[in-house]
Amino acid sequence: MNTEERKAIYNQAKEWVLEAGKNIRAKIDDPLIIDTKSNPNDLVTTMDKETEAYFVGKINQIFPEHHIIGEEGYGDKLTSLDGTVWIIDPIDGTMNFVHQKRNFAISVGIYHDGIGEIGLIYDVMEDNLYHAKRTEGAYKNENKLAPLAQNVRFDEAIIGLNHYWLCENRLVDELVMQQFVRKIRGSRTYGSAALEFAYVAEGIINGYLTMSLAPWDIAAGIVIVNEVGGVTTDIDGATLDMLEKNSVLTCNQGLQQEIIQFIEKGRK
Ligand code: 2AM
Ligand code: CA
Ligand code: CA
Ligand code: CA
Repeated sequence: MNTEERKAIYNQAKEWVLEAGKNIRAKIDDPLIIDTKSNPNDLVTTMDKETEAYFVGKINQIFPEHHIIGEEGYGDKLTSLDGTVWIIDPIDGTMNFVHQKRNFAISVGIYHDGIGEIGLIYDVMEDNLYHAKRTEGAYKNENKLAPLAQNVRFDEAIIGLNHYWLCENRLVDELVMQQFVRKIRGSRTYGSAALEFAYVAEGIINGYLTMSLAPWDIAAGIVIVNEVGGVTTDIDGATLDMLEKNSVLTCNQGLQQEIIQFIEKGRK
């Protein structure tokens, strides 16, 4: 994808993201119809579905040759990332959307032949747009984000993670993770994977570590973190498969080595 193509698609995507966010804000106090998916805490609302359907309708109209992966199933069933693929989470942080009416984001990553070209993460209620085009830097609204500090040590780091790491789990011995949270400076749990990526890129947390995320949770964030010199892999340091769920670690390169080595001790 060349610079001009990237810019044209980015401009269109940005317009739709802002429009979708405006619609959500306009309806934020309307009664919600809430359903559950895989378990009683896995929520979905008509707003998740309406927002995804909005993107799919627009993309099919303007870019009929592009493909779409979306959380709520309005997109295509893809078995490859060939061509241009929009990877969309219409509301990332649905539990926050339902309970808090804030701290959720629209996440749109656009990939071409498997390479992340464009990332947009829109904090809808704060009206903050984190965005990046490959090789052109990352921004929060109009402000260019600084390269990540590469010298932050483990014991000075604030890491985004959730409490499941400290419960018995299938990935890492919870006693090792208890040592982990004692060794880092602090932890944060924001409840939106996309926003956690945006905060890593902004440098207000130093990393984000999670057990299982789908492509739509991370597609935009990966592009944005890349543009500030961060890296994203699974918890063993391996490249992510953007058609599957993965464990995820995103942070600066030095910290990545320290964290992976630490986790290795408790890896199941
Ligand atoms: P969602 O709100 O789009 O469902 C919450 O910690 C984060 O994990 C959110 O980004 C949330 O995305 C995501 N999430 C929620 N349920 C999940 C599940 N069953 N599997 C993977 N990620 C999930
Ligand atoms: Ca969901
Ligand atoms: Ca999500
Ligand atoms: Ca979602």
